[in-house]
Amino acid sequence: AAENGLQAWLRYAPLPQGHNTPLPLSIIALNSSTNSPVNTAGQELQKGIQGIFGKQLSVFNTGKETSSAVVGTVSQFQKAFGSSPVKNKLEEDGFWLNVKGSTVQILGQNERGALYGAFEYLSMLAQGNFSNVEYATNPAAPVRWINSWDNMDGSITRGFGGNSIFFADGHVVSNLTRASEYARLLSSIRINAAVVNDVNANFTTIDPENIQGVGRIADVFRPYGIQLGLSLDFASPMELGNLSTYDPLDPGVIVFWDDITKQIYDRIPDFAGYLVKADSEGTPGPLVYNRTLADGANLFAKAIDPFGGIVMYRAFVYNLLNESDWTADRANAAVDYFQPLDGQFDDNVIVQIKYGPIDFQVREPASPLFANLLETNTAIELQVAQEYLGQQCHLVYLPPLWRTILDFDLRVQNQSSLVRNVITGERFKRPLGGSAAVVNVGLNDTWLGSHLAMSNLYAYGRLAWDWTSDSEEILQDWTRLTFGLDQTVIDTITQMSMASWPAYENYSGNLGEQTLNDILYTHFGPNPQTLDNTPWGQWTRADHTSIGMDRTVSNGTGFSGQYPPEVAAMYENLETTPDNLLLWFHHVNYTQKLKSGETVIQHFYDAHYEGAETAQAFVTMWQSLEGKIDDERFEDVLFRQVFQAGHSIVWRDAIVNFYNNISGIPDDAGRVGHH
Ligand code: GCW
Repeated sequence: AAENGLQAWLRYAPLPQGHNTPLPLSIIALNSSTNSPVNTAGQELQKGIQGIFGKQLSVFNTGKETSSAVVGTVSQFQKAFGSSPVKNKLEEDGFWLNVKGSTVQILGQNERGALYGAFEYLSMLAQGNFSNVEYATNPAAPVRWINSWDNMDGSITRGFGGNSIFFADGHVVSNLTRASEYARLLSSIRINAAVVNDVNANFTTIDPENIQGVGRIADVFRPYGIQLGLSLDFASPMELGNLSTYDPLDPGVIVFWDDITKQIYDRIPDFAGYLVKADSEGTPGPLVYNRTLADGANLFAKAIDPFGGIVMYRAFVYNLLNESDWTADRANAAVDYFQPLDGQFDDNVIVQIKYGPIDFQVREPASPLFANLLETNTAIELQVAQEYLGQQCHLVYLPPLWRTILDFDLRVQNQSSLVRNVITGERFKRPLGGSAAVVNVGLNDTWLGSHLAMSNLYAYGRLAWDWTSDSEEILQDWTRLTFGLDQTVIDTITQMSMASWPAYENYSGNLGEQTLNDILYTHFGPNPQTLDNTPWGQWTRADHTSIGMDRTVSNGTGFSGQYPPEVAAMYENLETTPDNLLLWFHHVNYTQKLKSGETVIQHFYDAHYEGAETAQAFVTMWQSLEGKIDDERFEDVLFRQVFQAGHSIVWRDAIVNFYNNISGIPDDAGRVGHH
C-alpha cells in the first residue's frame, strides 16, 4: 500500500478500459550497459507499458524500427539506422519525441535526454493521451539541481518527512534502494544533479571513507542521469587536513582542495560540483581571513575546473543586526556583499540566490541581486521544503509564488529583465545558470511527509525545464499521474491547490509583512512577537500605532535603491507599491488606507478570517473525494487537511488578537477582542 506514496507520479496505474491505442510491439534501447540512462529508459518503457496496458514488451538493443519504440541518443540512432530524423536543434539534455502510432522515436542529445523523452512518452500514455506528436524540447538552463539538507547523523535540517535516505550515524547507509528510487523520480522531472548533504556542511563528508560512501550514492544515481554534488565545509583544511589555516589564498589550502577534488573525481568521474555556504550563520568562510567571497568561490572553481565541475556559491550571507538602528537591514546584505564582486567570479562559478532578499517567506519581492550581477552566472534557490510555509502539514502549492518572482521584470538598464531570463543566462549572455531547490525528502513513504506536497517537487522539475509552464496545467498532469483520471478528483485538487498559497498568506502574514511564525527556532506556527527584538533582522517594527519596515532611500534602509531605477521608483513610493508588499517597503499607521480602500488593520482581520475559512473548506472538498481515491491516501490527506483547518484557526486568532492588543483598534465586523 505504501507503493502509491513511493511511486508518487510514476505509478503507471492501469488505465480504465476502452483504450485501444496502437502500441509499439517491442522496445529498442540503443545502449544496454547497466549504468546507461538509455538502458534505464528501455527498462522504464517496459515497466510503464506493462503497468498501464498490461502488455509485456521485450527490450532489444537492435532491430527493425517500424512498430518499435526506439530510444537512444541521436548519434546512437544514426549508427543503428543511418540518418537522424531530428529536425530541430537539440541542446544538452534536450530530446526529440516522435510518436506515429506504434512507431516511436525517442532521441536525446545525450543519454540523459533520451531517458527524459522516455518518461515524457510514458507520462502521455499514463494520462490517456495517445496522440501522434513530433517535437523537440530543450531545457531553459543547464543547472537544474536539488539541494538536500541531510546531515551525516541521518537527521535532516528542516526535514518534515523522516530521516535521511542517504546517511546514518556519520556514514552513508548500506541500503541505497530509496536513493535509487529518488533518482528515478528526479530524472522523470529532468533534474540533472542532486547535492546530498546539508549546506551547513561537516568536514567528515569528504573523509576518505565517506568519499567512497557518497561514491555509492553516485553509482545508484548514474543510471538515471543524476549527477552527485556535495556541500563543503570551508574549514575542512584545518579540521580534516590538519593545516593551521583555511585561508583560500594559502598554498597549502589550495593543495588540500586540489587533492580532495582529485579523490572525489577518482571515485566519481561524473561528479557535478560543489555547493558552498560560507560566512553565513556561523559557517566559516573567506571573510575570516579578510579575503573576498570571490576568493572563496574561485578557490573551489580552480580546483574543480580541470574536471569540468562547477561551484554553486550561495549568496545567503548576512550579519546579525541591531534593531535600534532604523537603517539596519538584513535585506540589503546580498547586494552589499556581492555586487562589488561582479566580474570577479570564475566562469564555472554560479552565485545561487534565494528568491527573496530574506528567507523563503510567504511573500517577498524578487531579490535585487538578480539585477546587480551582470558579469556573473546566477541561479535561483527555491524551497520545496515548506520551512516557513506550513512544513508539509499545510497544503501550499508553491508554483504561483515562484512565478511571481520568476516573471518579475527588474528593468535592468530600462530593458525587459525577467528574473527567469537572468538565471537562464539569456539576459546577460552568461554561459551558465539555472536553479536549485531545497528538497528535504526522507524515509517516510510519502517522501516529503505528505502526498499532496509532492506536487511542488513535480512542478519544480517542470518549471526548471520551462519557466513559462502554466502552474495549473502542471498540477493537473501531476494529479492525473498521482491519483488517476477522474475529472472530479482533478478539479477538486486543482481548486484546493490553487487556493492554497493565497489562503496561507492570508492567515500567516499579510501585505509583505513576512510569515509571522516563530522565528527563533521552529519556523512553524504563529509567533509574531518573536520577529522583533532579535538580531535576525526579520523585523516588523510593529508598535502601538504603526507597522512595517521602512526600506525607502529617502527615510529608511535604502533597500529599494538596490533595484534598477524604474523598479526602485515604484517601491520607493507608497502610492505605487503594490498592497501585497506595502509593509515590506513602508512603515505606516495601522489606519493607512490600502488601494482597496480598507485600512491595514482591517485588512489583517479580514484576511485572517478569509484565509482560515478557505483552509476549512479544504476538508469538505477533500471529503467529497471519498471512494474516488484509495482509502490509505484518502485518510492520510484528510488527516492533514483537518490539521490545517484547525491550525489555520490557531493562526487566525493568534495574529488578529496580537494586532488587536497592540493597536487597540477594534475589528469593524466585531469578531476580534473584547466586545
Ligand atoms: O532558512 C534558514 C534555515 C536554516 C538554513 C538556512 C540556509 C540550512 O532556517 O536551517 O540552514 O536558512 O538556507 O542556509
